[in-house]
Amino acid sequence: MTVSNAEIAAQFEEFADLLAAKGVDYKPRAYRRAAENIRNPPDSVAALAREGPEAVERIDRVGDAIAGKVVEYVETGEIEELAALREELPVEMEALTSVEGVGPKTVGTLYEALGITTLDELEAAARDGEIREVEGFGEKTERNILDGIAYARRAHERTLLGEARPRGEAAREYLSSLDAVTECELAGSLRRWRPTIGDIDVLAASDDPEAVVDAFVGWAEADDTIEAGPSKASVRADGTRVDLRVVAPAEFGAALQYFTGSKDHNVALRNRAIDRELKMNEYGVFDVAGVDDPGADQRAGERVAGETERSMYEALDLGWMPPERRENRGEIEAAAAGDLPDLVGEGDVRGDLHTHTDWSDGNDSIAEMVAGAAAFGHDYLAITDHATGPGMVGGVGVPDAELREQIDEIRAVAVDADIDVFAGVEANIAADGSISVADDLLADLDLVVASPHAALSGDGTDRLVSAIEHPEVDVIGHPTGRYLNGRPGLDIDVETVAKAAADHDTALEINSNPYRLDLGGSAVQTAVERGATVAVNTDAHRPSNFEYVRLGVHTARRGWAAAADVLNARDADGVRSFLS
Ligand code: DGT
Ligand code: CA
Ligand code: CA
Ligand code: ZN
Repeated sequence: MTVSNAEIAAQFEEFADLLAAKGVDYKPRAYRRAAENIRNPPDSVAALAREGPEAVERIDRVGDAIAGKVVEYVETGEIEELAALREELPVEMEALTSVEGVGPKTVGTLYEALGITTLDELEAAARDGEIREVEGFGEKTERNILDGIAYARRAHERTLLGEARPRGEAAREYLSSLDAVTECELAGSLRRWRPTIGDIDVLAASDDPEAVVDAFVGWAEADDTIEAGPSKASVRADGTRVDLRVVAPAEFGAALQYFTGSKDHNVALRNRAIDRELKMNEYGVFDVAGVDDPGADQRAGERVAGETERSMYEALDLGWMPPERRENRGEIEAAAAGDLPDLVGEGDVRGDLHTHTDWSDGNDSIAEMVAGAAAFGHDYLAITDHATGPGMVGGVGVPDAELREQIDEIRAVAVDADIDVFAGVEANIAADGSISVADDLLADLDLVVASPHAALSGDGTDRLVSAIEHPEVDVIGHPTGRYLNGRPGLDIDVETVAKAAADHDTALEINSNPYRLDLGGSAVQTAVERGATVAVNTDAHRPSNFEYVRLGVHTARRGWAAAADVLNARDADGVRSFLS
C-alpha cells in the first residue's frame, strides 16, 4: 500500500487548520509550508519515510518534529496528536472554511461559542441570528457568512479547468490508442477552456461503438460507471463526470461542432442555418428546401456537411473558428464579416512578468526561478516578490529596505543568466487605491505589478483606476482578486478600467493560476476591444508553476486577444519599451 504525497500533505494541512482554530500561533504556518513541500516533490515521501525521519528531513522546511509525524503516519496510518485534536474539535473544517471570510480561527470560535460543526449548522445559526451575538461578530459578518454559504454551495459543483484538463487529455489519449477509434477529441466547455467545468465531454469516431464503450468503462482512471449504452457512456474519474459519445466517422465533424457548444453559440448557428433553408444538428447540415417535413427525420434532406467541423461552418458561409470564441459574444457576426484575426497561441508567450521567490512567499531562490524560466523556454523573467502592505498576512511581504537589497541580488543573478531578468515587485493596491511602496523605490525597479489582495468585495473600479494612473505601475495583477470556487472578487466596470489602462499604458494581467484565471475571457474581450494591453502571467511560486501559462493563454483566446495585444508575447526589448 502506498501513501501519496497529497494524502500526507493533507494531514498537515488539517493539522494546521485545527491548531489555528485553537488559537495556536506560528505552528500552523510552519505546518502549512511543510505540507506544500510534501505535496510537491517528485519523489515519494512515503518512500523517504521508510528510510527514516532523517531522509524526510531532507525536504525543504521539514524539521525533525514534522518528519517524525510523517514517519508515524506512513507506518501506522495515523498521527496520534492529530487524532486527539480532531476529537477535541470535531468540525467539518474543509466545508466550513470554504465559506469566504470563514477561516480556521472563526471555525474554532464558533465551535466554542455555539457548537457549530457543519455547514448546515453554520447556516442555521446565521439565519437564527445567533452568530451576531458571539463576541467579535456582528450583523454584517453574519450576513456575509450567509451569502458566502450560498456561493460556496454553488461553486463546488464545478471542477477547475486546471484539474479537468489533464484528466480529459488522459481520457483522449487512452481512447485514441484504441484500434476501434479513428478520431478522438475533447468537446464541451473543456474544449472551450472555460475556467470551470461541469463535466468532461469526449467524442470518438468509430465503426464499432460498443467496443469503444466497453474499453471506456474499463479505463484505469474510471472510478465508477454512471451509465453505459450502445454508443455512449459516462464514468466518474476522481470526482468529475466524463461523458463519452461515439459517432460514425462520416458525422464526426457535426458531432464535434454540436458537442463543443456553447449552447448559445449553437442556437445562433442553427438560426442562421434556418435562414438559409438548411437544417443543422449533431448529424450534419442538410439542405431541406423542398422537404415536406424536415423535422420528421434528423437526417432528412440532402447532406451538405458533417465529416469535418470546418465543413459545418463553411456550409453556413462562415470560416472555422477556435472553440474559445464560441460563446455567442459576437463571433458569428465577426466570422460573417470575415473578421476573425488569429488569436495568441501557446507558443507566442516569451516570458513571465509576475513571479515570486523565497524573498517573499515563493519556494525557490531568484537563481532557481531564473534557471527554471530558462529551462521552460522563456526569453525573460520578472521577479516580483510581495512588498509589505495590508493583505500580506503573516509577514510574507518584503520591506522597502530589503527590496533594495533584492534589486542588487536580482542584478547579480542576471549577470550569469541565460535570459533577461527584470527586477520588479508586486505592490499591494490598498482599498483607497494607493500603492504600498515608496515612490523612489518604485522608480528604481524595472517593473511594478500592483494587485489587490484584501477588501475584495464591492466595486473596485475607482481603486483599480487609481493604481492604473500611478506613473510607476506597469501591470495590474489579478485585477478582481477572484478565486474560482472561492470568492467572486471585486466588481469592476471593465470598460472604464480598460480605457484607463489603454490611456496610461498599464497592462491588465490574465493571472494563469488555475484558481484565479483573472481577468476572465469576457473581461479580456472588453479590455482588448478598448485597446488595453494584457499580460499573461503565472504568479509562479515555484518553477513548476510556469506550466500554468497555457491556461492563461487560452483565457486570452477566450477574450479574442491576438499576440499583438499581449505584452509578454513581445521580445525583451519590446517589453522594455512598454515599461519605459
Ligand atoms: P459544462 O459541462 O456545464 O461545463 O458545459 P458544457 O458546455 O460542456 O455543457 P454540456 O456538458 O451540458 O454539453 C456539452 C455541449 O453539448 C454543449 O456545450 C452544447 C451541446 N449541448 C448540450 N445540450 C444542448 C442543447 O440542449 N442544445 C444545444 N444546442 N446544444 C446542446
Ligand atoms: Ca461538459
Ligand atoms: Ca456533458
Ligand atoms: Zn503574486
